[in-house]
Amino acid sequence: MDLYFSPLACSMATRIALYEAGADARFHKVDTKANRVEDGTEFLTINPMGQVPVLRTDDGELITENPVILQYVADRFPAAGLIAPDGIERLRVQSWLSFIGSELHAGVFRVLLRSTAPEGAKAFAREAVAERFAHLDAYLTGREFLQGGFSVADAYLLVILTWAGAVNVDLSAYPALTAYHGRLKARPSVARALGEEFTLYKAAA
Ligand SMILES: N[C@@H](CCC(=O)N[C@@H](CS)C(=O)NCC(=O)O)C(=O)O
Repeated sequence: MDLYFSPLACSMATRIALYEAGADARFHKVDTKANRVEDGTEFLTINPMGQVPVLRTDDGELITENPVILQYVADRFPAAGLIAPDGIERLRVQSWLSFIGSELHAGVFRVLLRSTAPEGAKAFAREAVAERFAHLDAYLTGREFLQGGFSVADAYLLVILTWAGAVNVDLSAYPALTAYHGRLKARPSVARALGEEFTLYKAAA
């Protein structure tokens, strides 16, 4: 299996899931500004949207969209327990993947991270992040993870919390979310992924 990724992008959630599963995978760094894979391949031939993550399965199928890729990895390695096989527990992880992908990633952090976003859009996104982090903070009070044990939804939320620091969203206003972030960073899969991707990010800067 092959993962097309950019350092510290949302694709890091899949790296974490692969490490959790102990899966064998090849990682291909993509420069999404130049639309080029590190081996010189034109990235738009792999994903015409020019976005990471993309996963190539062992059968050669290309899969896009982070929540779908994460579910594919979780289902491919069921022993890792990254999503329930069915039932309400699976639906709840899917709800969180959808919430993180739309309400946090696309709706808020894409705007805050993009230097060309208009100031009005950024002000709106800052109001939205306060409301959504307050929701998460209340939900996580007394809970260890988003649903049951560590799941692919936690891997995705970890990436969002990593971005929060880069755009001056102060997590200390949310004690349960801060404690949750600390628990995630202490996991070996997360510490390894963060260490590797920070190094790659700095090397490219
Ligand atoms: N809907 C896509 C969004 C992916 C996305 O936003 N990827 C970002 C990195 S976190 C990216 O590749 N940005 C480069 C670009 O849009 O040109 C998904 O869920 O996979």
